[in-house]
Amino acid sequence: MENRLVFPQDFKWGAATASYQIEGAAHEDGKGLSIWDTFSHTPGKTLHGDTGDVACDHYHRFASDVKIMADLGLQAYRFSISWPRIFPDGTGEVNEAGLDFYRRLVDEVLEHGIKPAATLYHWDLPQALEDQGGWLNRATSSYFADYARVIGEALGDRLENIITLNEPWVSSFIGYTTGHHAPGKQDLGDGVIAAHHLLLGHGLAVESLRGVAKSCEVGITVNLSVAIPATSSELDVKAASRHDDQLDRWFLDPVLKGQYPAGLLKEYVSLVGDDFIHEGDMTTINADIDFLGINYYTRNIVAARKQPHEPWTRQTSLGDFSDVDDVTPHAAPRTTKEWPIDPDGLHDLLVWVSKNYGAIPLYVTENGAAFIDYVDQSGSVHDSERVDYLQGHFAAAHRALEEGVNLRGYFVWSLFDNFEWADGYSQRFGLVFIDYHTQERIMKDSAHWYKLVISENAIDQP
Ligand code: IFM
Repeated sequence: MENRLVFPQDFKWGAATASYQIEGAAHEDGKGLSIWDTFSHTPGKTLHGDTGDVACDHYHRFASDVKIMADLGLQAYRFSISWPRIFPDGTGEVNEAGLDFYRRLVDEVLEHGIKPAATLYHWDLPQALEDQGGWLNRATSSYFADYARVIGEALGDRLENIITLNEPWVSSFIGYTTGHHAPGKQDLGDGVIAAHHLLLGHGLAVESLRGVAKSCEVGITVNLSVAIPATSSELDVKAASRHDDQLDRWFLDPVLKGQYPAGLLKEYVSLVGDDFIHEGDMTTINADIDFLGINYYTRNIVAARKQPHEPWTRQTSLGDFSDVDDVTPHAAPRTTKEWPIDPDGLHDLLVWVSKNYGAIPLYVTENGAAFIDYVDQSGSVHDSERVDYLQGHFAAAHRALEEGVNLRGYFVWSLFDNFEWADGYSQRFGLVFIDYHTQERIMKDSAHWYKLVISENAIDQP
């Protein structure tokens, strides 16, 4: 049928979550503290002082949660592993009880015919490592590789995909430069150094995994968006390109080409020096990977700064350093995160990545939206905005596929409503509604719709 968009036969439909956002059980079975335990318990850091102490209580409810996944017809499930459950001190003794939780989870997922994809680092760094400098300490990259080896040995025979890092731009520049995320540091130079050590950790982890998890596909997930210049003026076009250097190329170029973008590197080096990059690092970071995970939510319209900027220092804010005066408001409707809804941005991004980085297999490892969801008197959650959002983005991905983009699958963010970091529980991204008082799970209309999409491997043209 002409108005049906059918996906490739082996296209993988999934949903994603992350450990700190859903597990709860913050102090159980020997788990150590993570930087998010510390940060969320620091007054003023999260909305209403919300923490992940209980979250969706998934740690205790994982078996019934996997039944929900199966009911949805998920073909793949992306979750993340809490590093401090495995290494309470970040390094040293392995906590077998922590590892057992993930063994049980992966077995349960497999028993229901779902392919498990594990992310090793979705922001919950062991606090013990933060106490030694966190990602500013080069040794953290090696500890990460040790942790990767342990996971590869324990689960490598059963995992389909291993994703080393989730969104290193966020862990570094939001954790170490804006300070909105744990560990809450505010220094532009620290963001640059943390980003390098994260990338180094990625490269070292790939090396570790290659030895022990031979049947897994190994990759990394980055959050990307290609900016639109506000006008076609040379200055605005340059500002948009600078935005893409900072957000996209700063991570894609080292991982896939073995080098940082030269212009931005020069600017960063003028702030922090160049001794954080050691000989051989770029080769390590450029390790061969099997796929690239892309998280996409929105894109910016960017205009060049009208006033000359102050000389940059390490205390310059990320916004000022971006050298854009104005991120022009989109006319598009927004989600409750205030993110404009722009499905074409996903199409353009997938095509841009393919064009600039070759035929590497791609997955959309996160895409989704937060809206105001509530349970009505009949016990249903009618989230038609989320259905529209997903349908628009699936159609954009389909268009990219038709144009030859090597997209292998799609993970909706998120399976459940969950702890949205500094925004606490105020943002509901789930296909499944969570009543945080009772821990009841309710499939939203979008979940029923997604189930149909998966079973038919097709959507209506929006
Ligand atoms: O909830 C987050 C997730 O942890 C990482 N990517 C973006 C999501 C929505 O903000």
